[in-house]
Amino acid sequence: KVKLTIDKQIIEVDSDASVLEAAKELGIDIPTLCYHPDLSLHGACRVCMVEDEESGKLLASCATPVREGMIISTRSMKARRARRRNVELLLANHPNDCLGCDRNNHCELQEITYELGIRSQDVERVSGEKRVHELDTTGPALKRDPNKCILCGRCVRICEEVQGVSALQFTNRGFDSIVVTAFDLPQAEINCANCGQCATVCPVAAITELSEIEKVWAALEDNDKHVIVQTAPSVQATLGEEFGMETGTVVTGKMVAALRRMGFDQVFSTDFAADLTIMEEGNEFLKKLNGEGELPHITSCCPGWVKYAEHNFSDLLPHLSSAKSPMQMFSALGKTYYPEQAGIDPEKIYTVAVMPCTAKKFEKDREEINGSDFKDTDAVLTTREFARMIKEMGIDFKDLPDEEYDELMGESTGAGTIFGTTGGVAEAAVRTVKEELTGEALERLNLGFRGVNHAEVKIGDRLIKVAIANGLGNAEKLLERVRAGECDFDFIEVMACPHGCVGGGGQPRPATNEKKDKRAQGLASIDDSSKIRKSHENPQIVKLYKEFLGEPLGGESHHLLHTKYKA
Ligand code: HC1
Ligand code: SF4
Repeated sequence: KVKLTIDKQIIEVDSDASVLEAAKELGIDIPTLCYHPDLSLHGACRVCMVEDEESGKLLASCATPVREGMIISTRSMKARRARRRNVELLLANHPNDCLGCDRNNHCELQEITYELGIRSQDVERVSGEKRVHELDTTGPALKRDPNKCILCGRCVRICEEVQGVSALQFTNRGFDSIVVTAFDLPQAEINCANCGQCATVCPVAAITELSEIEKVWAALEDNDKHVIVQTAPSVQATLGEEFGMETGTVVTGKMVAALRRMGFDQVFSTDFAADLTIMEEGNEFLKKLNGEGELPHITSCCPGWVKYAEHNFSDLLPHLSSAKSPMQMFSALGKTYYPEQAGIDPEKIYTVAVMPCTAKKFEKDREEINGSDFKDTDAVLTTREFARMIKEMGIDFKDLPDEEYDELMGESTGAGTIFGTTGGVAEAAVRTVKEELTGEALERLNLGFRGVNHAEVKIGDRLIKVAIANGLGNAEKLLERVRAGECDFDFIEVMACPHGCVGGGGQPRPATNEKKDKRAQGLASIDDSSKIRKSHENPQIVKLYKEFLGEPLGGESHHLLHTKYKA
């Protein structure tokens, strides 16, 4: 332990803490930009300057370890001036077009600029030569604007350290420094998983989702279109953050109310389709347990993971579930089952998916993904885009009443809901498989929210070994072991984003591990209070099989709900 003084308060902290972390323990908030609590140190932006009162030296607090007897001022004029100067240098080379920017009001640079007392005249005074780079909108899910980049390196670090993809890197020096893709190729041509983790840590608008807001407005305006929407499990516990609500607050009812007010003709739930995925995937897993197909069974509902597997684990593709993701299952039914039941011409139907995910934008455009005679999913909105639309409509979200999803594809069970956090798909699948085989209910798997984990479940006289990995870097480590024959799991759930969908690339920013824990707890609370907690007991799923699909893995299900990934 080390004792030091910060802003005249004495504190004792671990000897490996930084001055920034020690100050945080005292409740002192030092502004930061390149720093991120879940990533390695970069120490480049120099926005977190503090003064060493003994030597009068300025120190970058994120990169300075605490020392016994240190006396630090975070508030001295010298420290504040240094921070201002460093932020002004960033602004000198920044477009500063805040009014029309995607991140207006949600931008860390904008917030710090204001907090440090920098005003228009200061920005004009320092304005210098600006870089001019082309935007990369080649997609399929993300847009990069290098002119907005402040070189904090968070995107480079998360892609390399957490995702293990290393699709981004720094190049050039000084004024010409820039973040580029590997070999400076267009976004569409690189090995990017489209997970959007880079976008969740970017403090400015240098990496954002490719917006589909205008497409959806146009569909809602078109009287010839019948627009139906599905909302992903995790959004229920994250959307509220965009409206200043406490992290993890469950806002399902208000979200449904908002979608109705926006003009959607029917408001449905992806959780319903998650129950359907369990019916199909659970039965597929059962078959594999009986010797038909290769174990381990690996989930495929996460499109970031599927893309990553295609690049890095093509030898394991035969192990991936052929069941489509809940989003795609929903959309296939949205253009077949729904119009049949509602007596509507399927050609008029437009399907929108509200997702926590940027890779879902990519998934909907995959060649082999459509099951109906149309494009199954027409548009994907991230949680952030959805919140922007609610605001644009002038809807006072917090004051909305709670409303229920529409009939037919709106009912879900606790099992469908927990798809939105890591471990949820595995738990939901085992709940159903265990009951089908033994008639006994499952106790919790308790796989937790972090990184990699595994559990064993006794089903009859068989011991089933389940493993989960979230974050592509963790998935890589686990699957390398599977590939090397070092472990014998039966069921492996992989989610590309840390914590699963609650940590998705389209979720509210900023997102730290601490916040994601709270979101996950919010989602778990829905499961805990659900009357029905097993997918096969969802009455709308029972009706769907009875009236339309026949049986799980049957002909119609196979045609609409399954796909194949090729190496
Ligand atoms: Fe997910 Fe899924 S849980 S992938 O994490 O299987 O995006 O929330 O909608 O499709 O249901 C995301 C979330 C989501 C699908 C489901
Ligand atoms: Fe890396 Fe994911 Fe960003 Fe692609 S989307 S560059 S894989 S962090």
